[in-house]
Amino acid sequence: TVSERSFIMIKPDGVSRQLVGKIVSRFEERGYKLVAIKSLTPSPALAQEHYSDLSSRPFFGGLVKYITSGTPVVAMVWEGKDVIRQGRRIVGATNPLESDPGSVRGQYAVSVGRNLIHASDSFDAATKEIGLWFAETELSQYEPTTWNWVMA
Ligand code: DAT
Ligand code: MG
Repeated sequence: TVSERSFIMIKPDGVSRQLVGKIVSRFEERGYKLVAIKSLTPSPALAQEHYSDLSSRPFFGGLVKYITSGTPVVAMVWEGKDVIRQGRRIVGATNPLESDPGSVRGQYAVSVGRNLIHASDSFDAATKEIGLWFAETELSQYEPTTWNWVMA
């Protein structure tokens, strides 16, 4: 539905490599609505909860260390038609070596451990992640001027 929302996060390598604007532009230009955005260095507890499904994997410790390195992440909520599935397509496959070259990871990354960006992979994940990273009061309600043309 049009009101579907996804949690998208530019990871520390994306911020450090100054790719924030290029990544945000992909979602804006597609016509999605920016509902929330903030820059922060997540606590280990937040990173661990965000990736709790992966806690038994051998790379979990390194993943949490990367996300909490001290270089900030940019956490966002985007809204619009099919944004969860389309967000995954914009981001590309987990391993950048398998990502479509037109995707963010396929254009800018080569390492699975430095793959630049996160996107929710389901409605349930998006609900969990938006609630984890944002308070309800941080989620804006407004209509972009493009909305009715794009989302018709
Ligand atoms: P995605 O980020 O595409 O949703 P995921 O949820 O399976 O992928 O894993 C979360 C992150 O964990 C992923 O973006 C990078 C890291 N990761 C996944 N598999 C990995 C692996 N085999 N080695 C190192 N890091 C990995
Ligand atoms: Mg995932």
